[in-house]
Amino acid sequence: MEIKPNTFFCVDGHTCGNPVRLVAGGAPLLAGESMSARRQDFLKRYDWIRTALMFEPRGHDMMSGSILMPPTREDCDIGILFIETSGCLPMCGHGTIGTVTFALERGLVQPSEAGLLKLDVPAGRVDAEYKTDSTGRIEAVRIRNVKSYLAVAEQQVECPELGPLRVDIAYGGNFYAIVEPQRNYSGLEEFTPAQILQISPLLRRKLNEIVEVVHPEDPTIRGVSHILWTGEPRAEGAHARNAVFYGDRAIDRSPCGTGTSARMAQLAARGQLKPDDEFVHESIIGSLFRGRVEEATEIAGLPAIVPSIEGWACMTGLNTIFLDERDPYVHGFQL
Ligand code: PYC
Repeated sequence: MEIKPNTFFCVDGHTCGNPVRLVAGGAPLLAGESMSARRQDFLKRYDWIRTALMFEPRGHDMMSGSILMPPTREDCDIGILFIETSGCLPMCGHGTIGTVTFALERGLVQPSEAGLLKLDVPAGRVDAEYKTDSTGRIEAVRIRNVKSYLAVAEQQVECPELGPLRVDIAYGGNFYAIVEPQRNYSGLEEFTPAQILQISPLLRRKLNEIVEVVHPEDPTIRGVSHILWTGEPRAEGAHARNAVFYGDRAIDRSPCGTGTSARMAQLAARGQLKPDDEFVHESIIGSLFRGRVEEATEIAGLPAIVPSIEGWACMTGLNTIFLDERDPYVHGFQL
């Protein structure tokens, strides 16, 4: 008989402002020969662990995390499952940067090569190069992400509240609808976070009703999950600012790693970025990710890029979380 997991040893922190709760111990072993298959197994059998650790009263609308596990591939050092308020993402950029930082600083992983951790995530293999300072702290992590591509160009959609919009849909580990300035959207500067939170779920629902996006190599990755609203940069050196909507009520506080990858794929498809070009993305709170196009490639015959993203993360504490079955909110709640 399996004993129901009820105690989780977590490292809490954030990547460029967005929370990362790394589950370092207490999670169950999952079935599946790939991380994508394990993601499905987790969703089927253990989604209550995600809701317990991500939702109130132990989490909040922006909460996002990961579970470390042995890799399914021989060419990787560690496996990562991403957990979030919205579900289990195939890939999460800020989550990876935080997970790598905390796992290395706490001695939870052993890289097979100095300065490089090879990660097995549901979306594929992701490599994380890290820099250490003289005290052993991780100063920065650059992730070489999965192949990213423009899936749909110039999709017309009737956006509740705003009217007709034209969006591109690009993949960078998740599918993003990218909204750029146009007649009914003058740019992020003109919108409050409350407006973004109100309009985004309506736009996402509408888009998923009229267009179906499916990853050509993994049909379990499907549907627009995130909306990336673009704006003019404010920080020195940034090329653009964004607000990325995810879950039901969250705006990413980091510049969003998979969103930045999707945006670079969109710009590369238009010929506005090429290999070795940098793209510095600013978040809603002013934090920065440094993106770079590592190579031009293809995916199922479509033009694609391999992007990389550099950012930093800080631990805020160690957190042993108990799930007490007598607690009426043991599996969390959402308003
Ligand atoms: O950094 O990829 C990311 C991400 C996804 C959702 C929130 N952040």
